[in-house]
Amino acid sequence: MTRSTCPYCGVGCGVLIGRDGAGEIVVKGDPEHPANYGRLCSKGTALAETLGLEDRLLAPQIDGREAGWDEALELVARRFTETIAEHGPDSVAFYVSGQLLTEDYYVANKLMKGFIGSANIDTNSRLCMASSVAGHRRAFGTDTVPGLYEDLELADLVVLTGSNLAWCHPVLYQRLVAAKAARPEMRVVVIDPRRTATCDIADLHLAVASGGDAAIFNALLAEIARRGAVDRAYLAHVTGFDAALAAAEASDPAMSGVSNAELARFCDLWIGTEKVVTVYSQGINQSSSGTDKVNAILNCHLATGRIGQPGMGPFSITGQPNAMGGREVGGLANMLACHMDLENPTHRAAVQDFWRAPAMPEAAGLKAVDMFRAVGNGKIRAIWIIHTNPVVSMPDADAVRAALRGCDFVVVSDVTARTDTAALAHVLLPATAWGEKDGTVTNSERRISRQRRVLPAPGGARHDWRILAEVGQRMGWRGEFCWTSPAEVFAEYAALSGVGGRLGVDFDISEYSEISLPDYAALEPFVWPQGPGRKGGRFFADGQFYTPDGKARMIAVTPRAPVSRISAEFPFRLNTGRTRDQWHTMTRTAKSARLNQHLGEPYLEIHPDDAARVGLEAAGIARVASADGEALLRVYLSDAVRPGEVFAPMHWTGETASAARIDAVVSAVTDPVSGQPESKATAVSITPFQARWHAFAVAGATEPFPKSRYWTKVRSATGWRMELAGDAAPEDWVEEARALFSLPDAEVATVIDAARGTARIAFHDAGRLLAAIFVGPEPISLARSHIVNKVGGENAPIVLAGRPGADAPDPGPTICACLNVGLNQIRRAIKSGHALTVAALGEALGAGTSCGSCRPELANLINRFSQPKAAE
Ligand SMILES: Nc1nc2c(c(=O)[nH]1)N[C@H]1C(S)=C(S)[C@@H](COP(=O)(O)OP(=O)(O)OC[C@H]3O[C@@H](n4cnc5c(=O)[nH]c(N)nc54)[C@H](O)[C@@H]3O)O[C@H]1N2
Ligand SMILES: Nc1nc2c(c(=O)[nH]1)N[C@H]1C(S)=C(S)[C@@H](COP(=O)(O)OP(=O)(O)OC[C@H]3O[C@@H](n4cnc5c(=O)[nH]c(N)nc54)[C@H](O)[C@@H]3O)O[C@H]1N2
Ligand code: SF4
Ligand SMILES: [Mo]
Repeated sequence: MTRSTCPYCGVGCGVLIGRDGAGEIVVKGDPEHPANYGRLCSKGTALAETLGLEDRLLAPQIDGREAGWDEALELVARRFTETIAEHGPDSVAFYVSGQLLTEDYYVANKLMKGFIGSANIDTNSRLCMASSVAGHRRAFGTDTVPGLYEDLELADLVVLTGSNLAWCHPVLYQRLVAAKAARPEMRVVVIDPRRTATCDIADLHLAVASGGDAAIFNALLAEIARRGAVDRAYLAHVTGFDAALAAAEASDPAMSGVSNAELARFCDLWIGTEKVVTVYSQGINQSSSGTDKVNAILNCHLATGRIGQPGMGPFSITGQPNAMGGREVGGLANMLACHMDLENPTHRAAVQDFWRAPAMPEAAGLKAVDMFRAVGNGKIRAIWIIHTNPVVSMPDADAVRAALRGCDFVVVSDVTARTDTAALAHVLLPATAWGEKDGTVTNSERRISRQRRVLPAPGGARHDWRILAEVGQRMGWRGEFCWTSPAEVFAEYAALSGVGGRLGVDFDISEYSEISLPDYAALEPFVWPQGPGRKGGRFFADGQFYTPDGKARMIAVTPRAPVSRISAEFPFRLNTGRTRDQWHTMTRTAKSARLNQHLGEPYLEIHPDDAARVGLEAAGIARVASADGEALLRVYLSDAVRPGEVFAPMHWTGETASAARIDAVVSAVTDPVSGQPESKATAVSITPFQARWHAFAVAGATEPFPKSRYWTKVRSATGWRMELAGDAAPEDWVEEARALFSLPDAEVATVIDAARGTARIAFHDAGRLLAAIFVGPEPISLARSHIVNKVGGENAPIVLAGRPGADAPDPGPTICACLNVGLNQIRRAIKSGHALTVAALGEALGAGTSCGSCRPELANLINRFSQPKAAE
């Protein structure tokens, strides 16, 4: 078994990759990795299902035709060189990703900042961690997370704000659940406008008004002072207390949207519990006041001295596997490598000297939103996008698409050509994927772990660091970009961190400056720093900070509402985020049929009262629109969202749905300090999409390409499954379906009722089911998993019944993705009265016994179905 690290979230779980008896790749949790001790979530568990080569990009492409590497690299180097010569270094840009390995990132940053001589390299971490970075730097003088994961287990109170930990950091959540089970006196508070799966373990849920977090933490700070809970001794290491307190006392708690009684309860818990960890994520960062929200949290920990000690501290958790590594290596447009500061002349000179760099920019480059605006207005004429899909994930995504369409030269490095961004590339470069490459990543607790390769590079795919280095060489810097392995890149990076360490920077891993190939191969996970001065551990308990005077800074925060204003035209607030089993733009997780079963369609979560008000029916289709764009989403009625607020997942793309790229609707409003977009608070209108017909369809291996106004499409265990709807019904459903499935000659069985507008059509090959579609005037309510499972089976026409026979009950929508247990099975088990705990459900059905990601949902279902009066 090879030890590696999961390529998804910032928990950074260790995995063991090997082969089973049949030679198939298997991926298991690494029992020895300190992030997860063997646990994995549903996404980690399904990794082996996502390694197939279908959809992979295997050769470079130039303007859509296959090309050789020499030609492609030469073209990229030449076009960048010419553009720089003609329009200056700031006319080019790199837009990279927190999923790049540290070694890839280091090379990209060195090429842009040291050699091209522009700071126009920014990363999708701008959409993700920028407000935390800015908040940390304002308070600590450095972007450093003080604590360790075990602090969540050692704490007596864990506050989760703007974090759906159960779905987005599931293994850390499982560690928290286990800690709480072992010490039931432990308390958990969740601050989130929605009642998420994470609320399952909450002793208190504060349904904060969108953007209201600073009002909550200001109220807390004022109360800390009022009750004499300030740590006066620690305050000797802190400046800005008086101003921060005055601002806190002046701020209006009502802006939080939380009642005074709930606020008081929160303050009682927080102030009365010494060991408190405040975990925060995108509900804090992705806000036009994100940096202030971060500082409002940090203020409370600084005022009480509860920082950097076991079980105490603020804890920003990172999203992407190497979001933290990217911050360390200087991926953001305002940072240099190794936590050094671009705008600090001493740091700049040190890095320039170390790199022997010809040209270093003196000012920060363009941050993501401004970068794409500059592409749009022609200031940036050549852009290289690596390991990210901005046409889907950037706010005002239609404008990003238009900007790239109009750009002179767009290079995209990806593992697949099938992304909305890759579709716009002049040059498309095939990168090796997870499992095919070597490097390091840093997780949320500053732990650096190896990703290791177990598979050969398929076709012509090359490593991202190598592609970048080869372009650097072709641009004329042969000696500076001539590494032969990621180990050499890592060693150079570690040596540079020693330069920073000698200048007093905290990020120092210079122990590894001379690392050999075998030592890199065997590198064990470790927490930085690892330099001469200091090894591992927590930061800031000693009151030593990285500001000019060595003291921490409390910041005066005045809470602000989201920028996008609610109006008669746009009366709802759109919140966006993640679902449990998909990763971002779905290019990898959607390869797993198992993962596609959980929430396998884009949806709009809306309060039933709001839905009634705008005329939306359960399972109908909603049109969500802002001033910038629109989306069509399935209606999901739920009282887990506040009235007036709606939620939609961020995952769906032009590849997987006709009109569900939610970032087309999200406005490009940013935080003035961090430049991070407000992805969770756009004012929108919601109206029903008047569908004339709805349909559900399944197909075998041949991929269908629907053309209806509304469609969504994912892989199933037997091929493909689709949801469709349209505003104009076709004349002939059989012909329409033949075209959809590319089955011009297949045998067909039909049940068509033109008067009622229903059609059930099955195509088969001597009885073996090839594809089927179920059409009706209303949203289709059929046992989908039953129909999916019939594809490829005999006696095709029986599928037209649309439901299982009495002998084969329908399992219902999948809840437990690992063991394939459906809602109906779970409901039956609960109603039988024999499975009234999560553990008992596990024994009865296996549900929740593998990765455990579904346990919060199981607990909810038990609550719901075990109460005799509960509505279903
Ligand atoms: N399954 C899955 N896991 C992932 C990812 C994935 O794509 N899929 N992506 C990874 C990445 S890159 C990231 S950054 C993390 C993100 O992890 P999270 O930040 O936990 O995820 P989100 O769903 O974006 O948002 C978290 C919550 O913020 C809430 N929220 C919205 N507005 C506010 C507000 O004003 N205040 C507060 N307090 N809360 C608010 C939302 O309702 C939502 O429940 O997840 C990582 N893990
Ligand atoms: N509305 C809204 N928008 C959001 C968010 C939100 O909460 N709401 N969250 C934001 C956040 S926090 C994040 S992190 C972003 C994420 O958004 P993106 O970074 O755009 O999403 P991914 O799907 O992870 O994109 C990664 C791309 O890299 C490709 N890839 C995979 N492996 C490799 C590799 O080894 N090399 C290369 N070169 N390419 C590879 C994948 O195929 C995919 O196209 O989205 C942001 N956008
Ligand atoms: S929690 Fe899940 S997605 Fe995150 S690193 Fe662990 S296995 Fe991967
Ligand atoms: Mo992220």
